[in-house]
Amino acid sequence: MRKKAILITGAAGEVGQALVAKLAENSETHIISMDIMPLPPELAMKVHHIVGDILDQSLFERIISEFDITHIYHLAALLSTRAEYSPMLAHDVNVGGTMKLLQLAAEQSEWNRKPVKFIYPSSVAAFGMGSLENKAKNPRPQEWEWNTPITMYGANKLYGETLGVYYSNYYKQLADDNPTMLDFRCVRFPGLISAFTVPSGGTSDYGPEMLHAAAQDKPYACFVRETAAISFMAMPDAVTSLIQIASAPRENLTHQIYNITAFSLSAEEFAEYVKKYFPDAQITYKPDVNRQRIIDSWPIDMKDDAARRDWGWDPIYDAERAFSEYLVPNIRKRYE
Ligand code: AKB
Repeated sequence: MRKKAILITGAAGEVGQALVAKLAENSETHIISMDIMPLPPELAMKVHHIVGDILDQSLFERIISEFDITHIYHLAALLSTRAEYSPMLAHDVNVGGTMKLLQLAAEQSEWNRKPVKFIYPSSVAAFGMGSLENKAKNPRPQEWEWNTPITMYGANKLYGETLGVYYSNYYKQLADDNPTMLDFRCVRFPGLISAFTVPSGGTSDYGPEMLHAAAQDKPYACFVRETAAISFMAMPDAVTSLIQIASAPRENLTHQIYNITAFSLSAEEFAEYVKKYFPDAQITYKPDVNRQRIIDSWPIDMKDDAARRDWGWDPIYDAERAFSEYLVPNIRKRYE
């Protein structure tokens, strides 16, 4: 008998580490984590970690031969800034990797006659507001509005969402014998901020970078202008959202793709929070044309009413609480 297990890809990334830590609190859950990087030792001891490339088919064949995968949290991705430098690689990982996992989930669902739950974090990058005027006029787009991303990462995420819907609702579904297919559920994250890890390769990184620099007494030149505004979320809320959407009763879900958000800040407002706790923070602004353009294309906020209504999305941390209760105390300890 194969052992039941949860598979997490991109496990050594920011969201991955936080999710592994949270899911491993339940010792009955067998977790297989994957990443091209090793996990920090304190996490690696709690899970079965595989260092490898999600494009390597033989890895999955080995996993499937030993484990009955019930849930897949597919986090592996090249983020928005990095993907602009390496579009071919980004496409391979973000699209090719997602295809591989969806195919695997479809085969496992059909084989077991039980849908594998496929949890897919998408991003605010799936939006493209077209102009600053549109961005100002439409601060909280719905999931299906403004789906015209301007980045490789955003295009990849939007397509990943579409593939997920295709695999769960249409793949082989036209055949007479209608096999059981995977259960695809997706959240669109805003910029995430962790107290324990520093992001890399994203465009929302200026927020967390500013804060981590201040805590280490390092000057920080912000790569977007003061007025640039997007939404953010503290990492514990992001992890909760993934677990919550995975466990929501299917009949309650009126969407497969849900916007979720916590608070929206301009770079200057973000800097003000940082300075409240680190009054000596040296923050200057040196906008980078390309990264500024990306942030300008993302909405100020997202309408997340459907997530709130269907599966009880309700973030604990607004900006005030995120800084005072989660970020600052933990970051202080980290750099003590
Ligand atoms: C990025 O900046 O690319 C990510 C994201 C918003 O998805 N943090």
